[in-house]
Amino acid sequence: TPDPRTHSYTKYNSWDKIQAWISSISSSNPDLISRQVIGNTYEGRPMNVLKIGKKSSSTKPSIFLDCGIHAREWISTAFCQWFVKEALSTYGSDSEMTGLLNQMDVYVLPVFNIDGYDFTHNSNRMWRKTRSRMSGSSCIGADPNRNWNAGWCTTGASSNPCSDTFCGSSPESEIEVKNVADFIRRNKSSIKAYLTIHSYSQLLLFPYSYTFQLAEHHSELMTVAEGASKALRSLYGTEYTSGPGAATIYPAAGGSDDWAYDLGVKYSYTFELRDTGRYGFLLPESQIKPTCEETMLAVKYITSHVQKNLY
Ligand code: PAY
Ligand code: ZN
Repeated sequence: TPDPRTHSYTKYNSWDKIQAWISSISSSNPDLISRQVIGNTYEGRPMNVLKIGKKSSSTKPSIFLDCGIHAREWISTAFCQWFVKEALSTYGSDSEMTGLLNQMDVYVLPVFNIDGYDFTHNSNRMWRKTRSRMSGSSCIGADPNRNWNAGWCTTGASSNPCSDTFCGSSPESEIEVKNVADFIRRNKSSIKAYLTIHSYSQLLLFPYSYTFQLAEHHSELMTVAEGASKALRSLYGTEYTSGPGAATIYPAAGGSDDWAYDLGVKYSYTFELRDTGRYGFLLPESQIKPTCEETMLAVKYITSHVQKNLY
């Protein structure tokens, strides 16, 4: 395995490079990282979740972070790698990170939709969905952010397998969604926050997207989102808009944040990273570093709120 120090955090890495990095970074940091395979993708690639935190004999409260639900949102995947690097390199020097990893664990799924991500590198850069086959249709894949059991396929989703927002044949029909949902259900009592990274639009969204109804914890979720957006903006002036998904971007059922929230994970957020459309999904590599740096501030703002408000 390659040395994790030679991994590039300012490039859009292929799945093969990310996979090699996952093994090398976890074996080089056994005190802070452990990894587990939560299942395989449709095409058989292993889905690794990294657990980052100081080892403890008892179960710690935790945060679940995923990147790359949508294949073409490459800045998202770059962010999870950046987060892991920052966590390891600032543990012991940055008091916020040290406190977080002492008290809590962060589960990181660096690439959710690995088959789709690989496809965007090798065949079609604009692919969004999974790569599953369905009998009766020659179209491939379902939208892994329309496939969760939260108002499934009722709004802002399509039942046409050829659509980019195809909700799948049933909730959790996509094995990647099922694997993650099973993991979160299994660890439900410890998981206090669910953070999912997408691009683009510069938004910090929270439930609900499947209905215009306000979430029970709407005002706290909004206050925390606004604090996080302000922290993000403090670095380079990047403006984010905060709000519930349905009213802030569009109604969309079957999303992961709504599902996690309804399961009982109060702090459930969807990030839409840079930019607002100039480059869109094709955000230049030169923007990886500033985007990840500013996003870290927002993520850390949320995690410290969670840490102070464990429930
Ligand atoms: O919570 O409402 C929500 C989900 C919003 C995202 C979704 O459609 O799943 C928004 C889009 C995304 O990141 O996939 C935004 C991008 C720009 C798109 O493809 O439209
Ligand atoms: Zn997305």
